[in-house]
Amino acid sequence: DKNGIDQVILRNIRGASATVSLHGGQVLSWKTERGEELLFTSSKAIFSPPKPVRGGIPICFPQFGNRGTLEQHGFARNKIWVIDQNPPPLPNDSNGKACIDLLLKPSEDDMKLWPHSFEFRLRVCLAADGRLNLISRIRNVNGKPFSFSFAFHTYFSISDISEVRVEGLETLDYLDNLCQKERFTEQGDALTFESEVDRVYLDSCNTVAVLDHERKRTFVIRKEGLQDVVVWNPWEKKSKSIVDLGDEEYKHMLCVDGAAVEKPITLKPGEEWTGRLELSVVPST
Ligand code: TA6
Repeated sequence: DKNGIDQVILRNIRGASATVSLHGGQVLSWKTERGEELLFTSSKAIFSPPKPVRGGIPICFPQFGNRGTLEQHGFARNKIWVIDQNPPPLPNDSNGKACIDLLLKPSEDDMKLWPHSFEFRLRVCLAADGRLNLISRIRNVNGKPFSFSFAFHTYFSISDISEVRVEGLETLDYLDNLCQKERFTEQGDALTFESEVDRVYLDSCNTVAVLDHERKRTFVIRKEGLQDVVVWNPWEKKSKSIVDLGDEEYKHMLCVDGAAVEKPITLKPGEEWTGRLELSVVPST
């Protein structure tokens, strides 16, 4: 554990691993069988609740961003989750994989903040071939209908932000957080980076690729139930205002998040939503 917070390490037969913290239900590490870390974590990360850890895959729920009444990105990433001993079955999601099931339910205090009775079950699985699967199931237990926005806020570790391309978002509309969330249309053939980017790409297709030229590898992001893709790099100036991020570290991170932002999800009593993310890394020229 770290600072007394339990962490669970998943390993597969080839020696790849993933570390999940009960603090926030946050994946903190995803390593190849050669022990190479694939997710970014800031050298200045703060590992003590309620502060979320800067890096890995924070869970943004029930609010993405700062539009709304809750704290930025909602409270789920700041809470201590519990291990779900008898999770409801999922169709063939876990066969041949090392999985952990976590559960978050609202406390009395949470209900004052956000008066909805939900159950949030998160399953994290590491497959035999090293792929990382995250499955979020959010259920409206029995309260009045509620709506939420959501993101798997994924910090990829990259060699050099100026040598990275993102493919799969061409021609999409996006909301630009740097211009009051105004709507634009992507013109480029692939996304490259030479300044701060903070966008929500809308109605994206279900596969996005992050090509790290220098390391000759591509992250492949596959998602279901998550219509949007958030792309964020703070660049130099913004980084200086982020206390738990090193001034130069923006060069070695890129957030590309499977998300549901523009059209929040509404659940009637008893309804359940499932959002799935599969991350894999493949060699690329
Ligand atoms: O990725 C979109 C974003 O909302 C950015 O505007 C930036 O604030 C980032 O999330 C990180 O948010 P955090 O609350 O983790 O510092």
